Amino acid sequence: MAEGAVLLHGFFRDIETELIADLRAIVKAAPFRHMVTPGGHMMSVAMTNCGSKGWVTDQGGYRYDAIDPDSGRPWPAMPASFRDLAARAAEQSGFHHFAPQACLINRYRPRAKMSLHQDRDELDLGAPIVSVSLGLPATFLFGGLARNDKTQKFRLEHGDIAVWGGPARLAYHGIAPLADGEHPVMGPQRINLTFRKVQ
Ligand code: MD6
Ligand code: FE
Repeated sequence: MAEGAVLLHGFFRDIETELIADLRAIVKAAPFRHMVTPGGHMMSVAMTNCGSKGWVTDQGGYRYDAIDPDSGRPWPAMPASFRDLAARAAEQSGFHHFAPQACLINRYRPRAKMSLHQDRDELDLGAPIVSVSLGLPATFLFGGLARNDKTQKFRLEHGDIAVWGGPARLAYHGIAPLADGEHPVMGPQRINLTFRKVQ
């Protein structure tokens, strides 16, 4: 996609069944919820997390927290299927020994979107982010290091994994409003897993 940003197509086919079963178990323990931005807006994307840290936003700001604020309990553990997939995708892209603490899980229903943003709440910006797409296709908007830089568009489909780090790590990016549709495995939604090394 750019220097430091790689798109791997059809990467999780061999472990798809296990990945989706593990995802369902996480969502049962820590259901999707619509979080509120520091500016007071409810996000159209619903979120949950797994791993020893989870990304949360509320009126107080963005942060990583070991505790799910809805349940008061730790986030579900990161399953081996998730961890291994993320490490394999990173390795394939030239980032060795990727060991994320956090996996943010985003759910998009038709018309949900993610505005242009940078991922900069992590202390270790040397590690890449690994982003796995399931379900309905989406248009990924990928810009530069300034909010107003021109964006390129990439289609993200079920099975695709984006890995980005190095010079792309702080690039602005977002997701265009999701189109209507019904995915044969995932139904009328898109799920995105983003793995981050937080500390
Ligand atoms: C999404 N992804 O694909 C949102 N961030 O639903 C992201 O915001 C993202 O895909 C950093 C790196 C890769 C990503
Ligand atoms: Fe992001």
